[in-house]
Amino acid sequence: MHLENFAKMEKNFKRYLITTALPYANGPVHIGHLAGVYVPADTYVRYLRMKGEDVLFIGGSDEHGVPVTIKAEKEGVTPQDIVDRYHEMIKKSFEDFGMSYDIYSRTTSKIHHATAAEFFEKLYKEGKFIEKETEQFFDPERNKFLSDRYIIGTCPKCGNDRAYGDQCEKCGSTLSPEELIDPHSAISGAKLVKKMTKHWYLPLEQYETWLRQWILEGHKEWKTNVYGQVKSWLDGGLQPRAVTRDLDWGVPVPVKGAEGKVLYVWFDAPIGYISNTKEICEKRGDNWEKWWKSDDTKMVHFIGKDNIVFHCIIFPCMLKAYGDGYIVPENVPANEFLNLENDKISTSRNWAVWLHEYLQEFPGKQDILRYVLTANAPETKDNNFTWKDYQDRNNNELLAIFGNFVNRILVLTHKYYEGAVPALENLNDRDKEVIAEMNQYPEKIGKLIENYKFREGVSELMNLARLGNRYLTENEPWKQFKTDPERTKTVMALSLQIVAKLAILSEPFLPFSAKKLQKMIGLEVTSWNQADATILLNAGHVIGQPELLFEKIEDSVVEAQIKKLEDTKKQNELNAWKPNEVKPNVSFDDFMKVDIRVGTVLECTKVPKADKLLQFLIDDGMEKRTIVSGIAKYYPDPQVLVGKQVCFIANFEPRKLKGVESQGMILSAEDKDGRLVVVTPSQMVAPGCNVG
Ligand code: B3M
Ligand code: ZN
Repeated sequence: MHLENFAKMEKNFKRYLITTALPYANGPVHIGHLAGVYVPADTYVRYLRMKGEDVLFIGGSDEHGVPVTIKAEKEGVTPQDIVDRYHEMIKKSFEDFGMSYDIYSRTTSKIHHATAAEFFEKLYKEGKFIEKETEQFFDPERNKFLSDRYIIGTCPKCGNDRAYGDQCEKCGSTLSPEELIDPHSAISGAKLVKKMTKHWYLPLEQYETWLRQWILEGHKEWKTNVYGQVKSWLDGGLQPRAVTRDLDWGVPVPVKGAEGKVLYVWFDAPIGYISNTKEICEKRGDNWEKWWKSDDTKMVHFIGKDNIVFHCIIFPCMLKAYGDGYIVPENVPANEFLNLENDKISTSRNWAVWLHEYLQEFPGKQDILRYVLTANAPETKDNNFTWKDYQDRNNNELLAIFGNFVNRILVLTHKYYEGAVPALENLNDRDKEVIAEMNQYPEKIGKLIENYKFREGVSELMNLARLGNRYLTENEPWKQFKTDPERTKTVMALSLQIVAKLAILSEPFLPFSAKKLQKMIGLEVTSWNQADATILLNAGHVIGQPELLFEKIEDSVVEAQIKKLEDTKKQNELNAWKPNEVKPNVSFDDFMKVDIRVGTVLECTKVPKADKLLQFLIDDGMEKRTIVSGIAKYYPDPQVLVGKQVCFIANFEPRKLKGVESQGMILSAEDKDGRLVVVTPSQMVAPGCNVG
């Protein structure tokens, strides 16, 4: 690492401004969001607060943009209805999940609209934008310009006829509306025309030298996925980026002649971090500018990898263009993506574990999810969440390593000493070694968190619990107590100090369990560094009654979740169903050759030793006939068909099926799930009459 950078990292910041990507308020939050952004950010913030740092933790909903208007149109409600619904829902689920925000606000707030408009206006007045008129796709029926998502056409790469103007969801290609074959409006279906429209562009290329210096030279310590993406954007050459849109939902462009235009959602959303800071500072009587405009503030953006360019290039260019002392982020620890059961998480396919549902179905189990998402965080590459892994990590790690260690010690302390902590004395060499080892953890874990290595951090936390378990196995106090009660005191005293250390160091990762444990052992935690001390529980201190920190997760619990996902998959397949293509035309004469008739079912039974076949006896108005049909699977009780009328082909060549001669063919409709249903006339008719 560059010395200069090292110096920078060591720089003493006076305060920390931590932001998390503002989720679109067009749907609930899922585990992908949590693993990528919210869990690491909250862990980091909790740690900083324990270190006694001055922290402001900012969150909020992103309520503008096409994702919101599309959802509104789909449901036939207003965009406001959508954002009201989902903002409340997301806010509540974050609260219940234990996100320790100072503020969780929204971009439809007054203060945000004013802040974003003022931001644009200043850049506009200072000539920081380029004004350009370009031809854009226009829906003549709705009389409006369409953004990429509203343009549908055929994908030039794979032929999917429902590709969007920005992306084909079938083959995954990134597209521009110009590339689509036969582009038309997703709203009206109309064929699109091109029309001139004026927009404002931020000339990103003017900031290239500065960006290179600031990030490529000045921040070599950034995560390689982030650094690499920035580098490839810069190497590819930056271009002016439009910051306004022809849309009717968003922050109106505060310029004369810009009626019907709003700020591009990616222009206004990051300004939301500023607006939300203002909002909370106003409430607290704090000065918002010290958070945004002083060099001794360390700003860190927690985001997912799809937001890197906006937070590392576009927003910083906006801040730079604005000037006035605005700082840029010190780091942007973006994560990769989390998959679910080996498939991409998708809101539209409902392929997700939704936070609000998890909280309902697993009350009080926030920490398990936090733990699993941290232990398996997609920090350097995409990762996978499976319910089996969730169960294993709970049962084999949280419960078997952490919970059981704590529980054993607390139970034995009550059993042997009525809950009073023995003195830590008469140490042998091994005790001294264990003490030295356990005392390394506060710094080790702390450094990992400071460097955004949360996975490793939480695994070190488990290693501390492992150390405790190992020490117990070596000493077996439950046996030793009878033979050498003096020695047992030392072992128990030392183990209790490990428990206390766990109670402190687990707090950023497992806030609920940590608090519970602290309370249980009567430990008042005031800071992270408190954990540096060897003695955290003094001799004679009486601990409270032990309660279980974690419980076993049974197979049936995760099986139910897997079943739920399987049902989703089935549902998606059904939703994707399309009728078969129509066969080539037949002539009237050809059709008339087929003799279709109605008959009444007199008998209907399963063909012995043929589990697929039903044998019908049909009153055909003539002799009666036997017909065999392969639909037994769909009629477990064939009796229900007796008395019904069915359509059958009367001149179908007779053939033998499992020894029974079938004199015709019963007509069935094949439903989209493959189920066969017998076709019946809508009213009773004379058996034997023709269908045609
Ligand atoms: N709403 C995109 C997203 O949810 C966006 C983040 C805004 S952060 C300023 O992926
Ligand atoms: Zn395609």
